[in-house]
Amino acid sequence: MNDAPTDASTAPFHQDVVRNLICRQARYPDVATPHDWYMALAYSVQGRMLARWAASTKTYAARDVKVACYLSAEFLIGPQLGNSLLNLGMQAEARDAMRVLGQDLDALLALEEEPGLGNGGLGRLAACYLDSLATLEIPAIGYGIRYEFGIFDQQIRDGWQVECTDKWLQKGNPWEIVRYDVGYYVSFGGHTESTTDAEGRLRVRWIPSRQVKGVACDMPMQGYRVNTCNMLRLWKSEAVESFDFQDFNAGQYYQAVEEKVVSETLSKVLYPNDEPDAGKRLRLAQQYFFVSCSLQDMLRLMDAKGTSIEKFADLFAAQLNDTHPSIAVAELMRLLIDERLLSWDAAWDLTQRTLAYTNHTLLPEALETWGLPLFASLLPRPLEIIYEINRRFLDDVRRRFPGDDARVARMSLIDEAGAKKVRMAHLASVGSHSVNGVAALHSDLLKRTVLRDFAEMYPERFLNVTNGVTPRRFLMLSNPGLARLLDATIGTDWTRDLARLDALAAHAGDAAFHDAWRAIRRENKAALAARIAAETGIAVDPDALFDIQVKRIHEYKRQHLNALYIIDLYNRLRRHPELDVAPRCFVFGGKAAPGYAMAKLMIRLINGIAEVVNSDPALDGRLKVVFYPDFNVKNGHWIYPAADLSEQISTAGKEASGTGNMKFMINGALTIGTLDGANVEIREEAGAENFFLFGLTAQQVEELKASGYRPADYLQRNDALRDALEQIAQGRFSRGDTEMFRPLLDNLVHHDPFLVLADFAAYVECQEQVSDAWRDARQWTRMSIMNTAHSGKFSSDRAIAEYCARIWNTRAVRIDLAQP
Ligand code: 26Q
Repeated sequence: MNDAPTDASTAPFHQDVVRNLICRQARYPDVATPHDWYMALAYSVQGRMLARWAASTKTYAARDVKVACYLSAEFLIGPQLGNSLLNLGMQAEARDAMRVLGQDLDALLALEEEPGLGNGGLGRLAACYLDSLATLEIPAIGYGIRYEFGIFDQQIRDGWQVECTDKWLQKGNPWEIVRYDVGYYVSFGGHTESTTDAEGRLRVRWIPSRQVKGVACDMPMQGYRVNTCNMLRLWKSEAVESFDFQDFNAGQYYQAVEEKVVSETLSKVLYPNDEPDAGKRLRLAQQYFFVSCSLQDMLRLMDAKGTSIEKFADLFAAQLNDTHPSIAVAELMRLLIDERLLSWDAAWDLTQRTLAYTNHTLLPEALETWGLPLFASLLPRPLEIIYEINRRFLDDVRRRFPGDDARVARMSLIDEAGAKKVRMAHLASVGSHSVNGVAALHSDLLKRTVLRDFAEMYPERFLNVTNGVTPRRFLMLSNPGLARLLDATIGTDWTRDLARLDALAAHAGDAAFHDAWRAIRRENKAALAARIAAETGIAVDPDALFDIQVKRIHEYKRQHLNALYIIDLYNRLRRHPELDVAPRCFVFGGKAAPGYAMAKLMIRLINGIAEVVNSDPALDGRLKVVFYPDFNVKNGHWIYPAADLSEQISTAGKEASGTGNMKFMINGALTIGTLDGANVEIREEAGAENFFLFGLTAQQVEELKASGYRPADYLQRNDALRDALEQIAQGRFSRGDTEMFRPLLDNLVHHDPFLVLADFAAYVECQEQVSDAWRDARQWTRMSIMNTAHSGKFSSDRAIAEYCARIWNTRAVRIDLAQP
């Protein structure tokens, strides 16, 4: 890709880097470390973005534009330097400049600590959407939390996951701009009082027991080859009191310091998902904190623009990324009624017209609820507002469905069965004008299961927007070899319109193109093999089939199904060494929630299998098993482009969409998968003949469960499965320890909630088809090309265009750099 010249008026770029090295990093070249050079380079790139950011903000302030606000507790943005250089079109310029300064750009890129401000799919989706919003020139703000400690770093010791605190800020963050002048107060605790004001209106005063200040920390989000630069605004919590020493006696002084510590704790750490006891007070406080700051910020921007409050919903659209920010329904009502003195009806109209909700899960245990006592003590005023929303809403339900008390109880914002709880998904659905799922199947199941009553009452609110991923980071940046081949073969239009990749199909039979395709894939695999060797000491053959499953470790994602297959394959090879099995390298990656014992045991099992398989001389290295530690965005750059086979094997009906499946497909991997989440659409696009399908459908899963699923039946019928489980029980993969995996085995044999045993035979059979297909290299390459060619739908540009047109009613605004 040729880099367009940029900022011709400025001095040579390398001079700018040296200036920043001295003036920002306070080092001179002779003594600068590589990290100093990284910081200096980052500041210089930041400068280029801020010029565009200024032009963008100025344009938004001056013109009649609508701004899309993406509210998310997580933004898993990944390393910024490489992506910013790509989007600014200055990769070559930066490489040359650093060479002049005696530095290697790739070495500097490798130094960047990624901000791990998310758990996985949901947080990464938010980041992809910011990239697409800026690239499509949509005025937008991402609002979230600036966690001091993001997702933990994962180490593997003795085969077990060990969590280490993430220290992404330890060496400073060159990308953020802390705006001490942009801050808001957020109240907690205390009580409310009702009064009547001079005009005779009922007014409620919230007298909190504590206030915290939120300070804006901004990161620029540069669009690809456009001038639009939007911002990601993350809130950091601070103590309100700047305490004055003279005013305190000793006791008060320490109390004040303690207050300060408590306030700063709010944005300290990201909560992992899948924690059994995630209903923590601090988590709810975090959610309210960032939502309140964000809504107050939107109101201030409206005031600054001189727009009147009645126009709020024309100025902003706010998307709730799952229920984590759904307290926005109550908080926007509170701000409009208590602080802006609007009537209930006017406030409700604005709230509903502004907010829209995206659901990311059907798993009942993952649907957020908060106990009433906790809610009442932390957020007394928002809770009063929720009660009033509920009272009016349930009146509507009764009017629509007279006498249907069961329905009223099902739909209530408060779950009254047992310990009372606020149901956040209900609050979000009632307070929004739009509710969407993240893949066609998921949106459909949403309407038929968890939000069925709501879909019946408000059918016009429900829609599907299938997820997407950014082709800039996940193809151009991480697979430059393939990107160059695409440019040379079909031109460069695909970078902004991924659907253009379909032109590749015409080359799917071309032998010379095959050679080029295979050479690039071979190089990517060799690069991953080198990382694997460096990280784990395991030698893998780049010519083996790379069979990869990377994602959070969870029973519903069924990494253990994959593991059982490996054991079976291993057993067959041991028994029949002459078997003609194509060499395979199985790679796993992903973090388990620290409190999710079963997931941690699954990691231990994979490593136990790796230990046995990798060291067995009888295999001649034909099978290798790798657990790649600390899977994150940065490691993903190496992993996705090197995969031949993408494992998407969740129990049908459980994975809302998946986005890793899309990253693999774009890079030319074939998928082995169930009809779950976006796999359904991936198969539709790729063509059934280019996808390895197996397993029960979502409907069959439900039927089997309803009819009384007995995992033991499947065991009885399948010798290979029984052997595999038996070996685990006998300590074959735990150095003789027969107790280690007992919880996992007991669970599979007696409960198997995710139907691993029921799908095992079909999975093995499908993997055999994979092996057969791999033998025919020409055919495999053809299928690989077809996957990339038909991956256009899975660009986040397509997804964002749908959000803009169908939910937000926002439009592109061209940014002119030469501002008056
Ligand atoms: C909730 C309460 C308390 C603490 C943590 C949480 C919490 C945090 C993160 C709950 C869930 C998450 C993340 C969920 C997630 O990543 N879901 C995934 O979203 C992707 C994007 O839509 C989908 O592709 C995946 O299918 C879905 O699993």
